[in-house]
Amino acid sequence: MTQLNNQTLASLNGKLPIPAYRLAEQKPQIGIVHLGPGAFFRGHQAWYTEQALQFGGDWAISAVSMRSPDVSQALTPQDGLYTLAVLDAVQSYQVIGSVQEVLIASEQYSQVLARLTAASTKYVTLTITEKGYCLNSSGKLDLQHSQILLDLTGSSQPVTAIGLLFTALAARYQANIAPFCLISCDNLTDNGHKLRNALIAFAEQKDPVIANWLSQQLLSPCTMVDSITPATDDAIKAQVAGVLGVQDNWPIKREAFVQWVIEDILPADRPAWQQAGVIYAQDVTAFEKAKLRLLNAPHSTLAYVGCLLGYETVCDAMQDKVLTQFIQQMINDEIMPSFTPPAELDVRQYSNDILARFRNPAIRHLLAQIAWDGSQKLPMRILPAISDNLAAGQAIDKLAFAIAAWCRFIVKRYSENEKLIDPLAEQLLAVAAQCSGNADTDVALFLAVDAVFPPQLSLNKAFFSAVHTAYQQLVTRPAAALAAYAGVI
Ligand code: CS2
Repeated sequence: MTQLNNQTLASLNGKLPIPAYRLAEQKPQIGIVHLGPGAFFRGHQAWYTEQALQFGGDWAISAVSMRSPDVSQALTPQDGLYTLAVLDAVQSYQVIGSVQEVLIASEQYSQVLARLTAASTKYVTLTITEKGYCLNSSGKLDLQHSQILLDLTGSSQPVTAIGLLFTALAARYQANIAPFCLISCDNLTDNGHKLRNALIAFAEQKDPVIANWLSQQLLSPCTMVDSITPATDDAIKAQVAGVLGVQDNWPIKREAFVQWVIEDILPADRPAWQQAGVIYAQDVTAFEKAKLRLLNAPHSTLAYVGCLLGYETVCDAMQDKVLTQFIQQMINDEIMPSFTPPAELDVRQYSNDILARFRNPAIRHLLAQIAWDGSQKLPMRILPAISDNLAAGQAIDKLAFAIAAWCRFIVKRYSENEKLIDPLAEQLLAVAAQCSGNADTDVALFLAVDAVFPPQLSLNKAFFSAVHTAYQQLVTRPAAALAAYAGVI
């Protein structure tokens, strides 16, 4: 079967939407560098930019992976082209052409630096996952992080996104080129401000003149991003090959729902993202809290409780009436009261729509994938709701049940000798190795992981007690524990 690339693209015209600008004499030049070309980026920001490119502008994307060669190896033979399959009540397919190239920083450093320092590069967007920011439990740059320490020595090319961005911005300063605008697209609370502060903290260690310049000039809006975009599997590759009639090495699948809210501080010179559906807001905080707490918190809860109950996908877990009753009660009783939603948001409808999205039978979203990196995700999506409820004297039992389920998930991974995908995996598995099933000691061991649980939580008696009660019940009979918490028995 022939390959999807610039040569075979024209043959697809009429079969599905294709990036016609790729066939024109005058092609869009690169104006955006993206760090972290994973599935979510390719289903979300790259799609928004694809739609924006229909309105013109030099906004093609140079996608950069820090180390992994996989995406480059798959897409370079395809001239960056790939298929987006939208799998929902209605299925649709679109060839995405906004990614012009995929580089690997560890192997093509000079090319990556050239892209980042080019005056034509106006934006750097990021999906490097929570761990990529190298933050401590207070949300600030961890200056003791091993890779940050390595980049601060400057003895080799940067290994962190922060180190790479600093090096590029310092070169732009020396060349009297304005900084690019940073756009974090990760599920972090206050993502843009945390990224900006981390970069300035790094600069203060390296060169206070650059730090001062960045504090004056660097734009880094907060954002909220949303679209359920599971990892690509062989099934979707075969499905796309059948539709296109050409081979796509790495198509992307996602649901129909997609949303991008950006703090409205971007320069006027920007891609036509608004025409593509991006919402610009003065304050993204309420949108971000609504999404992290009403989508990501239930997602993680489904992942850990669902894995303990033996479910494989979100859709499978959503068939369990006791589990969905528990999730609904957790949302109603503990998550909704924990924050103030955007005035314009019908938060009940928003939450109901999210649960309907979870039930989408066309999307096979693995619970084990959502369970990755819990030490980085829970401090963004569940612990803040617990802290807010504790401060307000509100209930936390069901949220604490989710934390206890995460602990038991780690013990399960350890006892079954299964890989734990988490930047703190070694530390967490060492805790699991000491667990005996006695909640008194086990919960104390987990809450002592201070990179996850700040002192205001780990020393909070109400929090310890809530996690302890849930943990003890989960040790012996997870299903019965869930039923009890859902009020079924
Ligand atoms: C998921 C998110 O894997 C996970 O942690 O909760 O990737 C989720 O699918 C997206 O945030 C949805 O917008």
